[in-house]
Amino acid sequence: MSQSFLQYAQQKSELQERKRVFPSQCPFCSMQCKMQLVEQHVEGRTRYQTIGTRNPTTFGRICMKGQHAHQHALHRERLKHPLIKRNGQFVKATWQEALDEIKTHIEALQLTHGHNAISVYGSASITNEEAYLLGKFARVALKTKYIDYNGRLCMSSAATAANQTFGLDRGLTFPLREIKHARVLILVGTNIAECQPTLMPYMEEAKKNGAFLIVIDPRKTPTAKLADLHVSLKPGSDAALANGILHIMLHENLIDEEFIRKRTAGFQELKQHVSRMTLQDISEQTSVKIEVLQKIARKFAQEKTGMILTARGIEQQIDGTMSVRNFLNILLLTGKIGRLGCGYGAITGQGNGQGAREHGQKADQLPGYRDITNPVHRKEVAEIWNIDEKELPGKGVSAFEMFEKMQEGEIKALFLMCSNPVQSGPRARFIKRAIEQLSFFVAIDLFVSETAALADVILPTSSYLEDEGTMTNVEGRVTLREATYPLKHQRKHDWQIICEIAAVLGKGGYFSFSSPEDIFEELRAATKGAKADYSGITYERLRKEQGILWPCSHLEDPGTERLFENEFSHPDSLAKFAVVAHGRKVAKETVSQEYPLYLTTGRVMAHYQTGVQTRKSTSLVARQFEAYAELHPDTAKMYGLQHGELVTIQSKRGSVIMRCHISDDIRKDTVFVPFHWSKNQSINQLIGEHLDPHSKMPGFKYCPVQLSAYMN
Ligand SMILES: Nc1nc2c(c(=O)[nH]1)N[C@H]1C(S)=C(S)[C@@H](COP(=O)(O)OP(=O)(O)OC[C@H]3O[C@@H](n4cnc5c(=O)[nH]c(N)nc54)[C@H](O)[C@@H]3O)O[C@H]1N2
Ligand SMILES: Nc1nc2c(c(=O)[nH]1)N[C@H]1C(S)=C(S)[C@@H](COP(=O)(O)OP(=O)(O)OC[C@H]3O[C@@H](n4cnc5c(=O)[nH]c(N)nc54)[C@H](O)[C@@H]3O)O[C@H]1N2
Ligand code: SF4
Ligand SMILES: [Mo]
Repeated sequence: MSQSFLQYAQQKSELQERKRVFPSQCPFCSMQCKMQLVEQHVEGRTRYQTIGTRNPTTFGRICMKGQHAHQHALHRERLKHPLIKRNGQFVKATWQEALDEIKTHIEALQLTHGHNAISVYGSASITNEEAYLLGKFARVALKTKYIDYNGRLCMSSAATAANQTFGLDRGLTFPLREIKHARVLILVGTNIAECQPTLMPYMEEAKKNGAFLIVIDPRKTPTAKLADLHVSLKPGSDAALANGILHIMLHENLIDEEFIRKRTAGFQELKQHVSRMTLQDISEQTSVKIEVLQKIARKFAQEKTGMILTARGIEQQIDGTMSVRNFLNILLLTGKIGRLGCGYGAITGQGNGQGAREHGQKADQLPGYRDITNPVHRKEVAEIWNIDEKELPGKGVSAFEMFEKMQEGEIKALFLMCSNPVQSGPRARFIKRAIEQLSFFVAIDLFVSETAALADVILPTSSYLEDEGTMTNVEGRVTLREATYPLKHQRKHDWQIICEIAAVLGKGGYFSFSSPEDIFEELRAATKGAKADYSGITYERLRKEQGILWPCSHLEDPGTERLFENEFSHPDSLAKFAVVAHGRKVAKETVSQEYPLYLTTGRVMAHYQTGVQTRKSTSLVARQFEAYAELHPDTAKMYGLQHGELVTIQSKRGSVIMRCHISDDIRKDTVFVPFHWSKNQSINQLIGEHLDPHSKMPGFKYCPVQLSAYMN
């Protein structure tokens, strides 16, 4: 007995000796759940487990994707060394060979075609330090105006709307813990239960306190199932729906006159515009009953507090910016912003969806939300970068428009960091053809993604387990991702790769950074005095204070939890009402006899984005292994389709084949397809190229299609 106890104790201590714990933050969504990878050697085998760690945003919660994230990071297909394409095949290369290849091609192209022949496409899944550095790399090392990033396909409509209405874009105007004080919550096109699962307890807490939850979505999602009122509107009709609510509020005088008078501009124009509409017409356009519109308007106006949260359902439309602005009109009309339990939230998507949109990856932007067309801003940044302001390039074009420039031959080369546009961009076949036309293409990725497969050089990078840096989460809270897992094989961090390429191009002096903290110190200086001011934030403070909400302008500044308490960020301090048209006035493509159904696209819980990462995880693939088309039973019947049968979905641009999921959670006139799968299940082959004129966002959530049973 005592001997076996001794053996047990000895074994236990051996086990503990062989147990290692690595801190990080989840590589997926904007909740940025803090976690630890526990590595244990048991009986000759290495076992891994991911567990949540406490933090002020998610309190140790993680979801199934976070729990299995290490499966892709430790996957055998992860790139181990640089690859160069020779005669159509990738061959293993050293860093020296890869960098020489880059130098030769880029310098030759610059010489013949000028600096703007080279382009950069970035990402909101990289750290703030890397996003900042990539913007600087484009402008200082490559001297090109052509840089944009995948956030253009993600947050750009919400960001543009917030900038136009409030004068500032921080996803949430309040800290998450204030959600519990809201008496009404309107969720528009946001499926939090599947897309930010660890945010859900905040909603549940608000409901427990008596909040009335309204979910506006053409599908009865797991989020909508929690709602007191689910509004199943026609896809693409959010602007009309908001006009209906505004109409009722104005007609019934459910407005906050004092707030409107003191803190807003443009009320009279809004009033006149909305009074010209009829509720009958709006009800037909949205397919939402007038009584439902009345219920929303009265409930939201009459309760003391209320919040409106939006995500990609309303935003990824070619009128996404104005649709969001119309919901912001509702907040302004009822005076529900800038105080406890009130405000607007654009639920951020990617891990660093907030931070990576602030520091210069956008075509028109410099760090801290500075404007590349503003002479004062240019001068301030040029000084920090130690270059002449005249050397800074001007404004480029948005993500999809860069592919058009590739197709036209103006852009000849591309540096792609952390994105898979061949699958994530609209009119995907066009994007693939545009990339194939490039003279030279470098992809920096963890894997040979569908897009990286087209590259001339692929550079292997580090993952969330190895790459330290700051990530700004859904709240606008800057967090420090401390990642200590050893960097193996020939992999390098994204920031190191940027610095090394800059060095071979003769610009190493501007990129002589030795650590992420070193880069962050420059980022602090570059954002000082700007809208997204990080200058008061340090790594030391982030460790001690567990994250800081920006703006934070000096070392004693605790950060800013609630925005717009006394003034908005426009020069006159006033928020701007917007006059928003809807329906036929904005549609570029409508349903017809030929294409009678609405296709809308989005996400499932188990997979992330283009699936390059989550399709490598056996546990997540076991949850969902292929794409599907969600159809209403009546629609399925009309097309003679049974659950599980294959269906062809066709738009003007092409067709895909997938299995039917029959469910009465979806409208009869709508088909839903997730975009996580590739090849002939890649739904973006069907999506059109029209863009929102303000944000340049594609219409991922609205595409007229036809169905037919698939015949072998
Ligand atoms: N599991 C998972 N989580 C993720 C991601 C992921 O890929 N997988 N990605 C992350 C990223 S980058 C993002 S941007 C977020 C996205 O998060 P969400 O925007 O919440 O996710 P989506 O599924 O794209 O779209 C949300 C909802 O919009 C609805 N919708 C479709 N058309 C319309 C419409 O016309 N009007 C309205 N009101 N609603 C409509 C859809 O039915 C869907 O339920 O999620 C983040 N979290
Ligand atoms: N139809 C349709 N299309 C959509 C959407 C939709 O709702 N419907 N949503 C849009 C939205 S919101 C978004 S955000 C985009 C996302 O679109 P993408 O950015 O194209 O999607 P990801 O799958 O996140 O691609 C990330 C790539 O970077 C790699 N990677 C991961 N981590 C790192 C890293 O740290 N460094 C580097 N260098 N590489 C890394 C991954 O392996 C992967 O190949 O898709 C958009 N497209
Ligand atoms: S996917 Fe989002 S909610 Fe899930 S663990 Fe990762 S960060 Fe948290
Ligand atoms: Mo996104």
